[in-house]
Amino acid sequence: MFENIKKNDFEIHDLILKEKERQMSGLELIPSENLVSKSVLEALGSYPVNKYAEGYPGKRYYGGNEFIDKIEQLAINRLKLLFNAEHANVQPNSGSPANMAVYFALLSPGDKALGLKLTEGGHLTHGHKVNFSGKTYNFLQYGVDKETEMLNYDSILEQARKERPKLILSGYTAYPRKINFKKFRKICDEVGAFCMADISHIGGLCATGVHENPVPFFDVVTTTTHKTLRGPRSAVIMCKNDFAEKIDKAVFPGLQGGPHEHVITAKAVAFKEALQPEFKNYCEQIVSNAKKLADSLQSFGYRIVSNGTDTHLILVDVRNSGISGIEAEKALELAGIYCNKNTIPFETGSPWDPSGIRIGTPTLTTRGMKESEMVQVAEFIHQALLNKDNSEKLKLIKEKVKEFCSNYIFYK
Ligand code: DSN
Repeated sequence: MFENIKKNDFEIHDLILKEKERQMSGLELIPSENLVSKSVLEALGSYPVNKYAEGYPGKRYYGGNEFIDKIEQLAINRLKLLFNAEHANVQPNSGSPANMAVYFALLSPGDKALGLKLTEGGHLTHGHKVNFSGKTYNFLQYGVDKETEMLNYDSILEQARKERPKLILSGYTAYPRKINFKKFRKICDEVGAFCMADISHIGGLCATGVHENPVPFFDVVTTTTHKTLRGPRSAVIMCKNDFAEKIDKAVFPGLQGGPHEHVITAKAVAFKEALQPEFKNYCEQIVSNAKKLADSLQSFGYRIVSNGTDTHLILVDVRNSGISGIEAEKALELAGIYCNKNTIPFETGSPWDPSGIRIGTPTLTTRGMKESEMVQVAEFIHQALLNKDNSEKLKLIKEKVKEFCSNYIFYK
């Protein structure tokens, strides 16, 4: 596959192969990552990369888009079918510009909006003060319930009634539980707010009905395409027809220039894969694996935030076991296990040195692992955390992890 790079750029060739080896010999537990199919990889490295196509299918500002129009239209049609969407825009380059385009379309600077706090599972672009979203708009934040560490819809309604935001955002990056999107719709209707979801993490689960799909009854939904949806690194926006023109104009010319048509090609390929019946089985297995992994970690004494998971994602409060999130991430990395340190609800540390780690099962499930393998994965995690200060032991665990992973090589 890489014969030309090998001939012409040995340094990059070497690093690409090392990265592939790292992906195959370690346990990738970062819940926002996945492994794309060879078809998606091929599409990403294909000829549409050469084309400028500012505009939309049928109305471009450059000539020569006969086939690019067909590719982009296929991506749009497949995405609409996948999520039962009225309108789809497949041009956003990633999640942050997708969210930015929605705010551009629906809000004016200074408008009030409501999103979940970053430290309780929200995203930077959901109104955090260091991000454009928090700097441009008057983003207020809701939190999770202290007792259950889950969303409390009554208190969100109460806050919405009091603040009257113009937009309410649901969908998160570190929330392990199901989201009741119908309740969000009701809250938005009651206070007259735009109803938006960012389903980046659970996109694949929503597309297959493994999690409730908000697209048919929300005003606007964004999602990245590379997490549970298992496509290329990118994003899309879906909305009701009423908002279509505003959203399209906000993406182009409002925010972006030439769309990345090779990535749109890869998105089209991934959407076709996600429309196959086996993709639903895959998403169900992701959740079963996550539940098993959470149970197994609990049996070793780890505190799982909200006492479990309904999705692909698990938040582990490691400080409760005498470790910090940063130490846990580092020890696990030395053992060939990849996760990210993460804040937990009512965090007493900081995002750089938080109390938790965030793990998930999309990648391991793509590699064919099932519940029984999750028991072994939990054992590896536990051993690595127990030996966090013993680099020799961590090296030995890394060897064992590699041997275990050799049974699940996805890219031969
Ligand atoms: N950075 C992504 C994640 O890891 O959840 C969200 O954008």
